[in-house]
Amino acid sequence: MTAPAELDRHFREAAGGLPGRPGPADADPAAPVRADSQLDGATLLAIFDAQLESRQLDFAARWMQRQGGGYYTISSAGHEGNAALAAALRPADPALLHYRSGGFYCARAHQVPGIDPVQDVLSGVAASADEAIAGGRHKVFGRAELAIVPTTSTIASHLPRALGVALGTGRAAKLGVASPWPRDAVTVASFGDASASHSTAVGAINAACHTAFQGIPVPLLLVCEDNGIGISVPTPAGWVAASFGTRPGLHYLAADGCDPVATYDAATEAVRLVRARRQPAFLHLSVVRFLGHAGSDAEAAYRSPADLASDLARDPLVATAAALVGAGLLTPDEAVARYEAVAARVRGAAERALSSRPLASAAEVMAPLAPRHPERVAQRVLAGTAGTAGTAGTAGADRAAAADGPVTVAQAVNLALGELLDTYPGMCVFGEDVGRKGGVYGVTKGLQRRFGGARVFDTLLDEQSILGVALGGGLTGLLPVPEIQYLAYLHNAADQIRGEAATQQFFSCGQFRNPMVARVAGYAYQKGFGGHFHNDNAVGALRDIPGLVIASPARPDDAAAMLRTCLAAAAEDGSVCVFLEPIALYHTRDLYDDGDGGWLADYPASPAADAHVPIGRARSYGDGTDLTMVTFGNGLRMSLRVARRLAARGIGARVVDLRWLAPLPADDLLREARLTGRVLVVDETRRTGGVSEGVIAALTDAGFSGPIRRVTSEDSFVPLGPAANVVLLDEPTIEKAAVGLLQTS
Ligand SMILES: Cc1ncc(C[n+]2csc(CCOP(=O)(O)OP(=O)(O)O)c2C)c(N)n1
Ligand SMILES: [Mg+2]
Repeated sequence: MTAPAELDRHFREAAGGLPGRPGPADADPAAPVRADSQLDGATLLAIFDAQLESRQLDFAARWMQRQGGGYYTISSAGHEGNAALAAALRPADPALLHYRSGGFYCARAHQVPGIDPVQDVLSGVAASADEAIAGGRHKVFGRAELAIVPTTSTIASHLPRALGVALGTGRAAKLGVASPWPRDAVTVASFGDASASHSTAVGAINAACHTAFQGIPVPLLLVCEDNGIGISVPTPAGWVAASFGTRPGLHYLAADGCDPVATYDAATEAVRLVRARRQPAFLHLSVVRFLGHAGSDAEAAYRSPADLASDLARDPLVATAAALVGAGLLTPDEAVARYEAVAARVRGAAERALSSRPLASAAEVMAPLAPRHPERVAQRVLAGTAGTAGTAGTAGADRAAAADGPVTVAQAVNLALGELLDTYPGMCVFGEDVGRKGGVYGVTKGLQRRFGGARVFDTLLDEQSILGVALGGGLTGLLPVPEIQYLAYLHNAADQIRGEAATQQFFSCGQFRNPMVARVAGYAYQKGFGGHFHNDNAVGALRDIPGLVIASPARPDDAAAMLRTCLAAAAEDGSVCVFLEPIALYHTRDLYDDGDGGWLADYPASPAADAHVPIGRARSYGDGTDLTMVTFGNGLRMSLRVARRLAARGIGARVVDLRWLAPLPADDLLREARLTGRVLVVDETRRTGGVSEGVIAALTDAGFSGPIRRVTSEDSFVPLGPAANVVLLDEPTIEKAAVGLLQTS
């Protein structure tokens, strides 16, 4: 592997030995550095300084690791040409960057007064609690003042979000919603050559092309920093150009990313195209990778010495020094002196960074994870809904119509969405089939007609992109309400919730937030439309995501009120909410007997006490003293029906609807459990990883000592047809368990 010392020596020798011009280097910095280029001398000097800083930061990170005070060694060495990309952009253009973006970061930081990129990066390496963006939670390139949104280590996972930012900038301006980015912003997203073949990248780039192909503005600049390898696996030569060179709707430009002049000119042209035409472009930069994949990488095991030597001959820092010397802006000695001055400054900063303050407690680590202000959320719900009464728009009229009679769950959600679209000017509802068709189950019917295609729209069939539009939209000031057609289809895009949405505030100390309410139709018991994929109940994949709010309404009135709460929490706290809608109950009208209308409810008018359901508060039914049935979703309807049969047998049951699967309503749960001393958990999801495990653990943790039993569905996928009934929890099983619980205790 090319060692830091070897790289250092090579630069000094190569730059110091450049063929100098006679006399002092006193060229006009305002003049182009080459006759055929737009790059002027002052900009090239700034690019050089950023590249030098980035290189020295890489050396410093390894030195800090050896001192026992550095925790991150993935370097930018060989990729420093991205400083020229930053120079071609505006500092307010939102950027979501590859992890080798030291050059970009330093260059942009120098465009904004008061920011020291050296300190930023080194305090990140040291995992310092005082670090500017993630507060020591990860080493990321990010900073709000620089419009750099931190990205995670999951390669390519930021590209759907980048598409969302690009789409969001124009939409926010159109809707008159305040946004941190200017309306003519170019969103830039960079990634490696191996990452370009990741399905997330391929999907996001395809979504950008698909959108642009329809003439919709997509001001997105995609930058592939191609060093020809992903850890140890070479990318086939020519693959990136062959894959992305001829995509419909995508401008493709290529340049030698080691040559600062070529990079700057190509980047300037790409930025011009994207900004002027509002069309996506793909800038393909050929770069090299020094210092291995990361500090621990034994590169010699998979790369030949000849390979490594040919990379060294392309060192972008030497190329920039040569361009400066060639243009008469520096002498070779001045280039080396500049390098040494930066090295000394960075080394001093690294020494200081070693005494950084680490995050010291779980509370400190978790503070920005998912802030919650329940009083402010409540105020917002009540003020928001009250404020819209009688306002312009049609929601008021629709609410009046709804007040004429009780509604189903589907109608309640539809009415609430309409009301909330009226309340929040930045709210957008989108997904597969939500627009013209109004949703597979009619839940979004009529909304596009009322609120227009800018706020209620169909997307392409790609859940990662749908969530990416939400992630980026939230960052741009919108209030996204994406729909995932079925719970089974959330799983193929789960990282966009887990790795991206839920971590945004955590890795940015709340400087960036992506509020969203992802509506997901889910659970089983569908009549006539069976099989696993339409009857998925795998909520475990969501319940373990830190900070995520999971709403699970079962009744029409709760559905409307809880949706209001989720939107308010998203707006107030930047909360990421998953709103699980029980498909089987969408159109259910009756509870006990045909025609009783027991599952209908009046649309909860506002302002009224029941207009809002605080996050983490359960709802209870009945006042039995023999046992407490704890349930949610379809389980609520089954439990209420069983409770009536139990009453006929002289057994008094209370039924508790959790309503929120995360955070669980632990206090309500304990209180209701203690009222009877016996608990039966009625969980329609799986036995393993389902909700019952969390409920029992919460009761045990709180010291509940009475008998607890649980009934669940099987640890199976749901089969097609009547066979579904043999794996799903049913009423006889619930009733038997309730009776058994009383007999054994
Ligand atoms: C989704 C995902 N899978 C695997 C990894 C582990 N990983 C980190 S970097 C990397 C290679 C990326 O190569 P490339 O995109 O070419 O970027 P480079 O490091 O060469 O700049 C891999 C496999 C990851 N971070 N994310
Ligand atoms: Mg690579």
